[in-house]
Amino acid sequence: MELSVYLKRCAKDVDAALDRYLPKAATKPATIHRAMRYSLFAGGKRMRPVLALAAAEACGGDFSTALPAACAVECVHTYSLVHDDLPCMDDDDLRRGRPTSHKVFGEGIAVLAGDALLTQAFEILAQAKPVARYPVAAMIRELAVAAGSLKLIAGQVADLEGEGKKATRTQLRFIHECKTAAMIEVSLRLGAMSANATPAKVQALTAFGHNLGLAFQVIDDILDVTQTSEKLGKSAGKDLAAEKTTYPSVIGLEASKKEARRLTDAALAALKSFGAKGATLRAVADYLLVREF
Ligand code: GRG
Repeated sequence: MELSVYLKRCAKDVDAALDRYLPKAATKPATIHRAMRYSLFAGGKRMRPVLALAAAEACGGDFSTALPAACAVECVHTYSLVHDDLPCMDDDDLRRGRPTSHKVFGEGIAVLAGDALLTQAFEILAQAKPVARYPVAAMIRELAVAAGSLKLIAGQVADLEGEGKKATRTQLRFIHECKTAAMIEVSLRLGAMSANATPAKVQALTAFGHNLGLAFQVIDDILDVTQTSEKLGKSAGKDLAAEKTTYPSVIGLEASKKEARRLTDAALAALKSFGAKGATLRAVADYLLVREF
């Protein structure tokens, strides 16, 4: 199947499942449910769910058993974007082509919508089908660790504390590993676990996700300086304006492109043992390298 068709199919299935999992917009208190849905159905690329679903298929599983994991990672990701956009964090007005949550609903509801999406993620994942190798509790723990104070939050703390200071390449890599790669890794791991994958397969997908996640953030940094806000659906040029340390600011644009290629190649190498079954994941990695938003 052509990748564009596959991506659309994943997004359609994930959106339909998220619609079933989330309280309806009119459910009281309606403001919070409207706010949760506003950010979740704003047209994100759904890359983390795609990776979860493709990992499940690469390990012999199917979409239906991987959907709770795919929806859960998207809920955590969307929460992190809602909170990251708040005035006390990155202070942004535009996300996924729309005004940010706090611009529409106010800061209080935006904080609560993020909290509710994070909590919703675990409620959804708790409904995953148990498989022989991985109890649901193990999957829940995976997501909790990736979203917790040692990974996603640690990345945000390092980012906040680094504002206005020049970060070293090691510090920059730490931020990328925690803030971006951890959620990409866990998306792949949960997809594989939902398919009862062998520990060796889960390990290979972890290495794939680590390198792909780092490449994803290097590309995100490149797009911030090469694309428009309209194309990105979020404010372009923010890193430069905030004097953030990014790959382009440390090693330059051309070297950053080479680094993204190198990391993508390392990701692809980790898929060797999957043979033909890794074709979709390989296609996704190639696509992410040339994406324009
Ligand atoms: C816990 C408050 C808090 C923040 C966590 C994830 C995060 C830190 C902040 C979000 C901003 C940011 C630059 C994150 C890095 C990961 C990244 C590139 C996110 C954007 O992901 P895409 O491009 O977005 O997949 P869509 O909208 O397509 O889902």
